[in-house]
Parts: sequence; C-alpha cells; structure tokens
Amino acid sequence: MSDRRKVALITGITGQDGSYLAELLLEKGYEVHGIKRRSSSFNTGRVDHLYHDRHVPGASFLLHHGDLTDATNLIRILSQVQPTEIYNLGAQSHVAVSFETPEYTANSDALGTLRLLEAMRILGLEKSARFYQASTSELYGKVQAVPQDEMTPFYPRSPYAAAKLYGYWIVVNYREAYGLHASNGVLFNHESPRRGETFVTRKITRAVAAIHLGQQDTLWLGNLDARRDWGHAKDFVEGMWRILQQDTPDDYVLATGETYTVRHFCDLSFGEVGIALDWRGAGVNEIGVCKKTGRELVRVDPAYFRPTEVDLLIGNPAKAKRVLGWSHTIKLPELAAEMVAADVAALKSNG
Ligand code: NDP
Ligand code: GDR
Repeated sequence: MSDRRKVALITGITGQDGSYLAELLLEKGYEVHGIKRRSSSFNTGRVDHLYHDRHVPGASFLLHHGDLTDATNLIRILSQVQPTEIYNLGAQSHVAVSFETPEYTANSDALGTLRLLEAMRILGLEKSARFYQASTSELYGKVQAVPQDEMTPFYPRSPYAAAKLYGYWIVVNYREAYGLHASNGVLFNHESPRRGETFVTRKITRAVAAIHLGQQDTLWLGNLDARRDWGHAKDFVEGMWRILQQDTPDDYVLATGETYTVRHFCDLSFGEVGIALDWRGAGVNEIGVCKKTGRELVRVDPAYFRPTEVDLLIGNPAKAKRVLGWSHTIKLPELAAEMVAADVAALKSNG
C-alpha cells in the first residue's frame, strides 16, 4: 500500500465481531475508528473497556455517530478519518428478524455496503484504502452442495441473505470495475460470550446458566435439527485482518469444516453444568429431559421456526488455509464451555 498509516474504520464496532476486531487492531498498533448508532440507552458495552477520553493525547480508539442508511454521514466520516482499512461489519444481522424488517435489512445490509463503496470513490480513496465486506454462509441458503466453498452456488433463503447477496456482488463489481482493493469474507457462524442474546448459541448458554442457578425452568427453541459450522469470533476476526493484508483482493470462506445440530449444542452446554439430556418425541413435540431428575428442560415452540430455513452449513476453509495461513484454533466444546462459564458468572454477579 502507498499509504503506510494504519488507520482502520469499523462499521458495526459495537457488535460481537466489531469489538474483537477493534481489540486485535489496537494490539497491532492501528488507530481504530468505529461507527456507532445513536441509541436511547447505552449500546457500547462490548467496547467500553477500549475507550479512553478523546482529550487524552494519543487516544487511538475513537467512535463516531453514524448509520449505514445515511450516505452523507458516511462520506463525512470517511473524509475525516481517511482510513487505510475499512471493515464493513455493520448490519441488521438477525436472520429471523429480517423476515419482519425486510426493507430496513436491505437498506442497511445491501445499500449500506454500496454507500460505503461509493463514498470511497467520491473521496478518491480507491488507492489508499482497502475494504472488507462481512459476507456470510447464509448466502448458500438452500443446500446445493457440501462442504460449501468459494465456488458453491448461492441460494439465499431470507431477506437478510438476499441483502447480503447484493453486498457480496457489489463488492466484486467495484473491485472489477474500479480496481478497489475490496474483498469478501464469507464467514460461517461464529460465536462467543459476546454473541447477541437472541442468536441460538447464546440463547442456549444463557438459559443453561439460568436453569443451573434456579432462575429459569424451560428453554424454548425452534428447529433443533438445523446444522451449523460454529467457530469462535476471536479466530474469525484474525481471518478478516489477514484478508486485507493480501496484495490482491479476493473472496475467502472462513469456517471450521465441522457441523453440528442445535440439539448437539444443547447437549454440550447443559453438560457444562452437569446435566445430561435425554431427547424424547419428535418435531414440535420433542423434549429435552434431564436424565437424572426427569425435568423437562428444553421444548420446541414453532414460533421460532423460520418461513424458509437453512438446513445445513459446513464450510471448506482450504483456500483460507492455503493463501492466508488461517485456520480456527478453538473447537466447539471449548467454545460452549467458555460461553456457559461466562453466562453463569454474569448471572451470579447480577445477584
Ligand atoms: P452483531 O449483530 O453483533 O453486530 C452488528 C453491528 O452492526 C452492531 O454494532 C450494530 O449496532 C450495527 N448496525 C446494525 N444496523 C446498523 C446500521 N443501520 N448502521 C450502522 N450500524 C448498524 O453482528 P456480528 O458482530 O455477529 O456480525 C458482524 C457482521 O458479520 C454482520 O454484518 C453480520 O451480518 C456478519 N456475519 C456474522 C456472522 C456471525 O456468525 N456472527 C457470520 C457471517 C457474517 P448496534 O449495536 O447499535 O445494534
Ligand atoms: P443464523 O444464526 O440464522 O445461522 O445466522 P442463529 O443463531 O439465529 O440460528 C442458527 C440456527 O438455529 C436455529 N434455531 C434458532 N435460532 C434462534 N435464533 N433462536 C431459536 O430459538 C432457535 N431455535 C433453533 C435457527 O432456525 C437456525 O437454523 C447467524 C447470524 O450471525 C448471521 O448474521 C450470520 O450471517 C450467520 O449466522 C452466518
């Protein structure tokens, strides 16, 4: 890169990945800027530990109010920050919610990506800044082939995935049309103790903690048969950074290469607090029962089923391994253990 400054701009910095990526880039000596949305309540809990008063000399972590639906504001922030790397992690990222807010999801996830790319062109940042797009395994949707890799055809199954499909292709198009250093990371599911509370893994680990501490009786879930390739967010943000360090922009799958059902993640998580589950019944009548006490701990609520589901995701990260030297380091049992322990500790500290 001609510009040797290390200045990163992260959209979605208040989210799970944004917080881990900010930590990683600060460790690497970057000046890190993030875009946060205005909220009526505090929404910076995941990054508060990184924040220092901006009046302190040398402050290297700075937040700007903004929104992916507001082009003028994005242009102003890019103009002020003059980033050398832009990580577009901001999104309405919940698949089920995208069926309820499809237009907003398209505006932020699809058009938001376009707005950032156009801002780069308007400001003449094509040569000085690199662009990372948070693409997703949801693009594969209805299963066409497994394991899924960079050549597997896309078949989105939700308004979220359809919006991200536009994001993916507009990044490819701007790379080819204008020579932008713009890359897609097609990331399979990744989780952590900072995972949003309504995604299935965190919903499970929080419930396990609450049941263990006698604060909840039942965990209600949707499709227990869905299979996901789950990794740890810490590993995946390392992959994002590596993608932008390549001389040539390209698209990469980041995945663990292993897939498990939602039911299996329940087994792992309950196992962490000494509860072994016995699964009885089928479909909407399936129940996860504590083997020792007979208590019915997990039940199915069809309200959590999606109008169209992604049944099976399993990624092939061979290209990322070969080109980026990236592979995951944290396995699913370790991830579940960390999440359950964090949720038990959080509930205990809240009294
Ligand atoms: P989160 O839901 O935890 O974070 C999303 C972030 O985007 C939050 O900071 C949120 O702000 C922000 N945001 C939402 N809407 C807007 C908007 N209109 N303008 C600006 N910011 C907005 O997601 P993750 O950290 O898990 O994921 C990061 C990205 O990676 C997302 O784009 C997601 O779609 C994608 N992805 C995630 C995967 C995963 O398994 N985690 C896998 C593949 C892709 P606020 O805090 O105010 O809500
Ligand atoms: P996903 O994650 O849709 O894969 O998107 P989520 O954890 O929401 O669902 C995973 C699977 O679990 C099934 N499921 C439930 N899901 C939720 N949220 N709540 C439940 O009660 C429940 N019961 C069963 C779902 O049907 C699904 O099959 C995540 C997001 O981070 C996206 O932004 C990202 O692009 C993809 O991962 C890769």
